[in-house]
Amino acid sequence: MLAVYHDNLSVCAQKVRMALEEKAVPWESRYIDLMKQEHLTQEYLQMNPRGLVPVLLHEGHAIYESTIILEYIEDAFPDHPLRPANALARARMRLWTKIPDDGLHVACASVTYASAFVHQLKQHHDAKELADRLVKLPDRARAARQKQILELEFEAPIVKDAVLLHDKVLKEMDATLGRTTWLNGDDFSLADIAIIPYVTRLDRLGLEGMWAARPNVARWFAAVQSRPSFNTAITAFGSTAYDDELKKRGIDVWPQVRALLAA
Ligand SMILES: N[C@@H](CCC(=O)N[C@@H](CS)C(=O)NCC(=O)O)C(=O)O
Repeated sequence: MLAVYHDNLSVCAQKVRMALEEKAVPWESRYIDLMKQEHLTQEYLQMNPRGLVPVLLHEGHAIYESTIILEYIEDAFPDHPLRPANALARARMRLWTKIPDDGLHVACASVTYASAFVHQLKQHHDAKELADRLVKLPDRARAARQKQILELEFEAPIVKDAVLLHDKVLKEMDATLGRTTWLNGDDFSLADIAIIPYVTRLDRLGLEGMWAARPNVARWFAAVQSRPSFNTAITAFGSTAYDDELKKRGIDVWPQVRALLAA
């Protein structure tokens, strides 16, 4: 039996769902409500001591960290490969799957947090509840980032760096996609799956202006969205109210993003 502990909008959960859908591997959904802190219960922390979604449960074993999960899925279910056979191409693919772990994921969390979550959290929790929430986070660096954003919102220095990192990745993508159909050559692969959720998040935040002058990224993203797995793994798990909030807040911050990019 294979189950995924996830929530609808988590970018890392999107990666895992997309890989399973692309490979036509059946999976059972175990929904974790992050707002209710179901990812911080003792039971959940036993599966993932980092207190994060997603977790893949396969034959009684819990696997966490989405990049590791993607590789595990490939190893355990080799049909419909999403990894090239050639060693060099595989190494190049891993340079893409490493990008989120090297900073893009944290940057995405900062941009999303500063443009949308912070407003929602402040709406639903008072200052003491917000402080208690931070104390409970097992990752102290994450708690420090969230604290800075709770205080300074989009003006937080880490948010500026986060926007610029997204821009750097989009630039690299555009250059690569000028030569190839997908990020790692002419076959759709884990390289694409690793990056799709981050571009989708910018799009959901109404920040698609970040690739207005990058036609190869625009072409790639249109092709990504037309894959059936995008529908079943990402769109099907949307939340209209939440998406509306993301878009509204994203549009609110677009002038700041544009100014940062122009500077
Ligand atoms: N490096 C981890 C990151 C996982 C992660 O950050 N998950 C987020 C959702 S995208 C989460 O669980 N957040 C809960 C929280 O911040 O308390 C992975 O790739 O799986």
